[in-house]
Amino acid sequence: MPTSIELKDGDKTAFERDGVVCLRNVIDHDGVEALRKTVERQRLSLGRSHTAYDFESVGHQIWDGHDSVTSGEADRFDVSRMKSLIDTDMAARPLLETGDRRDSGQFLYDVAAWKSDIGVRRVAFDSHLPALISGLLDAEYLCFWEDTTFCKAPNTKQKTAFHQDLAYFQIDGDQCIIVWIPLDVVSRKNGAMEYVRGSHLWDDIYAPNVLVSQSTLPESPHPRCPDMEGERCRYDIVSFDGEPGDVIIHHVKTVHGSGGNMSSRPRRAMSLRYCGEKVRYFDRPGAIKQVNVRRDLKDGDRLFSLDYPIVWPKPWPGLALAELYPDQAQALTQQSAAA
Ligand SMILES: O=C(O)CCC(=O)C(=O)O
Repeated sequence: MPTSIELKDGDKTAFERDGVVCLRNVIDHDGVEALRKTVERQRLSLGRSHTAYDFESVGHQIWDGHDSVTSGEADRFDVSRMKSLIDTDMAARPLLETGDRRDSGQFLYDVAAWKSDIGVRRVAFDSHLPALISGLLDAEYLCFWEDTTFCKAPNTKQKTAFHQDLAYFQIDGDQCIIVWIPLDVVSRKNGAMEYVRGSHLWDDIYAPNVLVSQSTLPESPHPRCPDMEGERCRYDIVSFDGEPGDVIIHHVKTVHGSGGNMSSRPRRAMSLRYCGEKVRYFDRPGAIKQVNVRRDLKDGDRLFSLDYPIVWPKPWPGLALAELYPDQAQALTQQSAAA
């Protein structure tokens, strides 16, 4: 892996035109291995963790008409409310691949590993990513927002409902980018991401949906995302086959989703989110509350907080930022329990 990687001719043009670009061979072997370890740790914590969900199981419980829905100790989303939102939404329909549901996989979702995992911090802060992203965004500086894990085991039927990320985040401004890092070989068969080309240029901001369905959170003032899945031929949908080490980068307004994993191999991925200097903090109604954050910012503030490390530019090349951030998750959990 070279010591630095530059954007190639056409990468920025493609990103600005399409709202998505695939860059090859950006994360080195150690980085991919570190993220694989992280997602395995998250998988093993399912049921006991406050942040890890199996959306395959949540989806099945909802679509199969269970009286109540459980997700172990996870409490970031209210899954009972998710069920009632879907039950009362006349337009809701299962977003599932066909096949025998008894033979189901697993759709692991988790967040904010960077706070307790130096391997994630090394990739997010000290890989080639910050420099590449600052180039795509023309950013004077970059803050790291959060990591999110999305892993679909073989035979996972649950699709990821098409959505736009902006209204999920407590931010105002769209100088924000999402880096989706496949940790396995990906193709459409095992759930490669799909992006609606050019949708980042549309005027609308869309309300967050509940991921397993297009049903939206009523607190959001924004309209529902159009039904891409139901009307695929109306949209210019693109996907990229990828290898571990490649990254697919989308603009925060680009509408995207993915199919289930209908293959016999895993589809693990981690998504890293970054904001440029034009973004301001905004406690947006309907945005999903972040976990283990200090909430020390008010609307209109720059993202100057230990929760949003500045990862670009570095005071000097080669500085290992990951080492400078102590593990914070435990301290923050104790702090919020005491509050
Ligand atoms: O991996 C998926 O299915 C969803 C990923 C996603 O929505 C994201 O990275 O923002």
